[in-house]
Amino acid sequence: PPTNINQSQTQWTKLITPSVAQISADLEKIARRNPQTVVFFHKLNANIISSGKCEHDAKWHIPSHVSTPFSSKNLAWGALSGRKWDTIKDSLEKLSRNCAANPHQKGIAGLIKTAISQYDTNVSSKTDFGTINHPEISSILTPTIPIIVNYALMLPSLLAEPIPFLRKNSSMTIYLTKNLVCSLMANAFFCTLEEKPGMDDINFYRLFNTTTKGSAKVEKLKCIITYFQKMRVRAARQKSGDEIISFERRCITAKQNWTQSISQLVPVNIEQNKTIEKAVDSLKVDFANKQVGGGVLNEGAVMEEIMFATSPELIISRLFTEPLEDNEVLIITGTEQFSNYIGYSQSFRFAGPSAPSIKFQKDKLGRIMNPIVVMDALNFKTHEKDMQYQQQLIDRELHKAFVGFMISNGEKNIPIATGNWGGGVFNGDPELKFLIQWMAASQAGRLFIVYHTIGYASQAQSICSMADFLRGRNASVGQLYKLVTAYVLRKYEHQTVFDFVKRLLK
Ligand code: AR6
Repeated sequence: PPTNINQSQTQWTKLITPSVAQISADLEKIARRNPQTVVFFHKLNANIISSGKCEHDAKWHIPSHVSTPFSSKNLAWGALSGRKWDTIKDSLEKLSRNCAANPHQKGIAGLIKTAISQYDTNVSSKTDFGTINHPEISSILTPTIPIIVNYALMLPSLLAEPIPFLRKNSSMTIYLTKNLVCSLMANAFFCTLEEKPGMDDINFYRLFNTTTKGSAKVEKLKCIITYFQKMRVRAARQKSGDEIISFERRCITAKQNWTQSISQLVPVNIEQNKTIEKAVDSLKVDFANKQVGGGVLNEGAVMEEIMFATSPELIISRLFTEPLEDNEVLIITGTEQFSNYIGYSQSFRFAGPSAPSIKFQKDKLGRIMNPIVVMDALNFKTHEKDMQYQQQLIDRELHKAFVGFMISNGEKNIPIATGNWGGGVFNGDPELKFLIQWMAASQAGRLFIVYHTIGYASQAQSICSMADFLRGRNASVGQLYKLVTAYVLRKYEHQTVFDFVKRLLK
């Protein structure tokens, strides 16, 4: 892959491997077989890249596609004039040369501010670059800037066509190469991307802004800088970066008949010591916000934000994924963890680069088999907690989890790796949420579910006892559903959902 921004497109064409042509053919076959699902792929082919240039202009500022920053329709305004991408390129190249010449210089925050203000005259109103001024950031960032600039300016040679939005109420999959994802992330870092109103931010302004709430932003920045460094090291070692990452928005409107379900409850394994990220050969649940990534580019540092910061390729989904509706999830396959961490929330800390992901197999599209399902639970305020036992809200959670857990055509039946989904910031009752996810996984026909209780021994014990109790009685999903939805009527008797279900069955 081109590791130098000056390499021409012709050189890039020559570097295309036969396997990429094969992957492209495989994806086209998928598109033909699944006419319901629009399959979109950025072909790594110079002809298409050059003919695609007019696409970037034609689809500039239309609601269905992300506006490409290097489109010739992207014009600089105000005192500046001409194509904005030309200004971006000049400004970032100058920044890169400056940092390369003096990688230990002080004042990187000022240099980045000057660079961005060449193409965003409003930058001062959006951020003060306070987190970049942190000594632990500035010392690692200055020598990394040429790498990030390099990736950012590669974008025109990697992005064949504008990226469509994964819009509400639609099922659609986007396939991007890892190099393209890295290039988009580098553009997000330098705040060059066009943000659609109504979507969460993707440019890094807020992450760069001074924080008064502890060190999470600084620790997340360390994770992201590590990601760029590791991508560069791989490129230098001839690892191609042509591997695919897929982003599947799945929307299912047809509802299950839970009362009538005769599906048997599947086995439950308890994992007390490992976090969900450490699971292999499983579908990992991200305890998400409906705006994917939640507060990853701001103050947040709980499950989802930590997962996104340590696997930054996930962050780019924010560029094109509209907020999730009740009947939708996003499944991301092919990302990797680049950083280790310790702690949680205010104690969250970057703990060095992580080892390569050799434990994951690749599929024939070259995707690292590390699927993650981004699914948002309902968010209950403290005073609203009692509402969660209402049947219609239980149905919402069941359907959301079922859409996430169902096995689509040709997909392998792997276990679900989950835990207290919706049971932290969102105030859900962990017992109820366990039963909901268990029913959804059983209805979806998963082989088993692995429940990560991360150190809560008493929770592990009570889930084991509940699973033994119900499976010992051959309970079906429908039976459990009826018991759970009856709980709302008796919730003031001071018994937990587990106690209630057991007592009623006994
Ligand atoms: N592995 C297993 N279990 C975990 C892990 C992990 N890595 N991390 C946390 N837990 P929470 P929510 C457990 O609060 O309630 C974000 O801002 C731990 O017991 O992250 O669904 C999103 O963007 C924790 O209390 O998920 C949303 O805005 C519980 O899982 C919002 O939080 C819930 O973790 C979602 O909140």
